[in-house]
Amino acid sequence: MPRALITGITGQDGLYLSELLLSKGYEVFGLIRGQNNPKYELVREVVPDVKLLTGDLMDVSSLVRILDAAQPEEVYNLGAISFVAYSWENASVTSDVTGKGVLNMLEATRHYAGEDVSKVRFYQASSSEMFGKVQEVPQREDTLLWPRSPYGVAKVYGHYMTINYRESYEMHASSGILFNHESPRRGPEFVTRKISQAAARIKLGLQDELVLGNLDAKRDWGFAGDYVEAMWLMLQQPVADDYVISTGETHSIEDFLEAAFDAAGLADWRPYVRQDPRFMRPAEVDLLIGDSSKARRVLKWKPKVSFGDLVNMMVESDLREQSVLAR
Ligand code: NDP
Ligand code: GDR
Repeated sequence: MPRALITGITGQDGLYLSELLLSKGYEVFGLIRGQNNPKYELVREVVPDVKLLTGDLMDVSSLVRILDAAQPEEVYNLGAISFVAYSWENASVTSDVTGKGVLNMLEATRHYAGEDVSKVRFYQASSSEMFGKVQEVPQREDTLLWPRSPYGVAKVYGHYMTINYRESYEMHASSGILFNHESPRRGPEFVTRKISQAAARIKLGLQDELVLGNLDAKRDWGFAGDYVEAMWLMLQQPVADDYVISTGETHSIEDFLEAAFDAAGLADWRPYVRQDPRFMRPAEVDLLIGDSSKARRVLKWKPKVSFGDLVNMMVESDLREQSVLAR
């Protein structure tokens, strides 16, 4: 039975990746943070077979202890402070967790492997947010990185540190440059889920306004369930490498609003949406569209869920959830 360790187990991707690995017969270990994590019950409910071990990416000794207990062949480093807007107000802790946390995990993994670097393979959750200010479209593995947020800067650090460990120690360490991926499990602070939840609540008469920031930004949105398959595929390759994972389609926030309100059976989003500078960012990433041809060629990966199906899936799930809550 292969063994995998996932950091970020309570997050959107941690849950989908756990389901995928369990379905493939893995023994899955998850790092959970804090003495009383509020998402503990969620993990227990969704993936009861995952074995939870307490630790923190900022605490190397906890990572060493967890690796020793789990004895994994694969490590997926998904843990991070992942909300871009939050990273300006909390730049230092974002750097510590999202940036330095990668070094901590790499270093703990290197020590765990000891003389035999082939003992373990490492996945780093890098991000299209690293591309930042538009240099070229579509963005590829070798596009110049120009991050526009403390989060983006921290991810660049983690990305290059992963490459550095691969080159310095011959570790099988791969970095997945994933573009935005969403699902009904997406945190409500992110724009897609904020919109799908609001569209459902407005439809059910539970809310009458949705306050947003910049509606012009464009994102390449895919389905999280498809994207965790790419993570696994990267670690099955004979040689570690970096891969862009994206759909190759881009849509604005307005496009998402249009599709979500339509899915909720509402004629027009405009009467309900108000823009507020509170949700504008000090620096914006205007346009993301990824070229995932390398992943399609080498990993034989491609996304299965379309933009329209993704929006429908999220709105339908929120309609169900909000109807139950309203009872
Ligand atoms: P989430 O925000 O849903 O999950 C983040 C996870 O990180 C949570 O489990 C959280 O645990 C954990 N975490 C936070 N701080 C620490 C810490 N100090 N030590 C250990 N764990 C910690 O993110 P996603 O699932 O959406 O994303 C997974 C990864 O992929 C992240 O690294 C993200 O930056 C990256 N990424 C995501 C993309 C997306 O579109 N979703 C795109 C590209 C990259 P807790 O419950 O304790 O807070
Ligand atoms: P992003 O996702 O920053 O791309 O990072 P988010 O959904 O937060 O923002 C997308 C775009 O929507 C605009 N926007 C708003 N965003 C939020 N959250 N709330 C609003 O009210 C709002 N109004 C407009 C934003 O300005 C932005 O342009 C996500 C995270 O998952 C990262 O961890 C990951 O690395 C990247 O995707 C790829």
